[in-house]
Amino acid sequence: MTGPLVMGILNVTPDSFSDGGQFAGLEQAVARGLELRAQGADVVDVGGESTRPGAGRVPAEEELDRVIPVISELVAAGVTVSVDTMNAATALAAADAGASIINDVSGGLADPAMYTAVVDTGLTYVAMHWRGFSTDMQQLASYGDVVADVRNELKTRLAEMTVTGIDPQKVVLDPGLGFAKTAEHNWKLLAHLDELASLGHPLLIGASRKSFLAQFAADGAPPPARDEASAIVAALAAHAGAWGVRVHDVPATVLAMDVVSAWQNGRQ
Ligand code: PMM
Repeated sequence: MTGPLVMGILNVTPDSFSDGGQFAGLEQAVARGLELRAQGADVVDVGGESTRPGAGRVPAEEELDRVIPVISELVAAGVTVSVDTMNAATALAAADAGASIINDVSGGLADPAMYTAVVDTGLTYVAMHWRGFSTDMQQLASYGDVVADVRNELKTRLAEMTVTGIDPQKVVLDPGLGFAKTAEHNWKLLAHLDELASLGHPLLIGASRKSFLAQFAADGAPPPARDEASAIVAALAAHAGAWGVRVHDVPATVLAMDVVSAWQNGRQ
């Protein structure tokens, strides 16, 4: 794989903030996953629980029913799949269905069995910075120095992963833009990715369509109007050394990654 990895988002949910309900049925979800791959996504990230601010929890059984059939079909079609879940049981079932990456927005905090599941599967583990469930996460957006605090909290997670036996080589970190973070926090984190990278792990950045990018779209425009700004942020994150970007608009992001590669090739 050359250049930063493009992770295409496939939310198999009735209520995600930007694409909720569009891909909730098995056939539609699989078709969308195949489309994301055809557009150039390196990985398709399949999630069955919305994490938009204020969202309630989805019972684990329902999450499993939503994501496992989609993962099985995409894997059978040769697509590299990650599973976006906070539940160890879903991570294990997704691994059995052929997923390659466990993407846990809670960084292991939501389910005490997650780290053991990661060890058992041997898969790559994306651990995102997280402070609490979506129902009340915006009340947790209080930091002394957001970059230092997020770095320290991720460091604590890493220590616990090591104790559980997770291979550090398989851990990717994510600052968790928008999760218990204001727009100002998100921009600070983006501008200081090097400080997070100094923890020694690849970084995944998920800025796509998030509300801090609404300022670059027309007033009241729906989330897809944030795709241009999302692609620009993806390019800047890639240029700053991110390992991967998690996005809705894959074609625009692939173009952005190509521009970054051309820029970086100019150095050689
Ligand atoms: N954001 C969302 C969901 N999953 N996973 C990672 N690793 N990083 C993120 O920033 C992230 C995520 C919420 O966005 P969505 O509802 O558009 O999927």
